[in-house]
Amino acid sequence: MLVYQSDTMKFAHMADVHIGSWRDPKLNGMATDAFVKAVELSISHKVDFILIAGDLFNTALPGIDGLKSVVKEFKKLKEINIPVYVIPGSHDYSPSGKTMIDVLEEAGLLKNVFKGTVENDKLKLKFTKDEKTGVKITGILGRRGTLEKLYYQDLDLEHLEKESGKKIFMFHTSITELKPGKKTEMDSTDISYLPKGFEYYAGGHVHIVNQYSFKDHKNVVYPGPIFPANFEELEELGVGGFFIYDDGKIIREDINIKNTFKITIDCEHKSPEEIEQIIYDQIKGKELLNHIVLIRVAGKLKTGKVSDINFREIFTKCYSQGAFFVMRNTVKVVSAEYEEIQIEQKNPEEVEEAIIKEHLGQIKVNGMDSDKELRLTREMMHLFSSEKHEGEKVYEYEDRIKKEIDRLLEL
Ligand SMILES: [Mn+2]
Repeated sequence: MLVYQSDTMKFAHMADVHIGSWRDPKLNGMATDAFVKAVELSISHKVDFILIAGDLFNTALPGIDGLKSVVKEFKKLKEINIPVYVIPGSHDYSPSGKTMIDVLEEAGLLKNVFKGTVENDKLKLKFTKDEKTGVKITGILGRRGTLEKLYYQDLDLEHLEKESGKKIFMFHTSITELKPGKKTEMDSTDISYLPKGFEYYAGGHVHIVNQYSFKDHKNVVYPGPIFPANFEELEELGVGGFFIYDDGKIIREDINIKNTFKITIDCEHKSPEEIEQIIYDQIKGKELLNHIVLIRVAGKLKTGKVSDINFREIFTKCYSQGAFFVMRNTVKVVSAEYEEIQIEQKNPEEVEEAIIKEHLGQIKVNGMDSDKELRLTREMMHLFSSEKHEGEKVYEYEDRIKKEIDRLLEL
């Protein structure tokens, strides 16, 4: 069979779509809307294929509505012969190892490129070849608690590096060299663990927009989320987006579903009434139609406490000016009278990670170093959050969990 192969290559690189993110019904469909737009843009760019570097879904069992919309898009892409290559991300997997990605692959709607075998304790990855361009794609999935790090440690790099032709590596992990300053406690993998000499490294997991070329690893790219997944991301990124690779050029495509309007106030030397006034001054006469309003208040109040600020009235005012959604963040406010302990809102994985690390080494277990303890703790937490399989009886479920624990503890 003669397959036409073009010399040039054009593709879309998305990641962290998080279909079903945001609990609020008003924001819940945003990721889906953004994804539909991203597919539309990719089609108008006439890409050869689309890469999704993990976290297509926000949870292992996505809601029917989100799933239906995604399937519709994939079907559309299949009909016009634009293949979709994915790796599952940390959010795509249930604790028992199930992912909707498998269902979509079974239906022929996408290809999971994380494939390989273990030979002599080494992970030997397989390439998936794109027929139109001849490019060879492989990658490593993401797991909760950065457990994918173990795959990198056992990766057969030589086998990947000696493969001829144009190659793409997909990853869903934090790369140490590209880690933003704020996330220093986040576990990460050094760039040297990734195979050298590929044309493009399509990243996901860290919700930042970044691209960098190292000496042996060019075009290492994080596209950030398709739609910001929490308050902080809305503040920092404003909008979501993805990248188009066009024969060596890397082009940013923002996806502007809603505009954001940010108000940030330092409480220092201010009373709750003064803070209210500042907010009213800032929104006065503002056209807020189709805007997400983000109000962040932080610092130590001169008088009173955070609940003295009448946010209800402020919200009502914003909505009366056409705001689509109004949100506030007051976790960093310290009351005048007493010091309240509040926990910064982070994603659950970061909180988990920080708590485990804080408590490592408190209980001494014979023959266990802190690395092993960290790994074991993560796996245990993962296991305990495991849900009952469909059709599984309670006693079967309990028995499975017990067996898994025995396996983990090598009993
Ligand atoms: Mn993600």
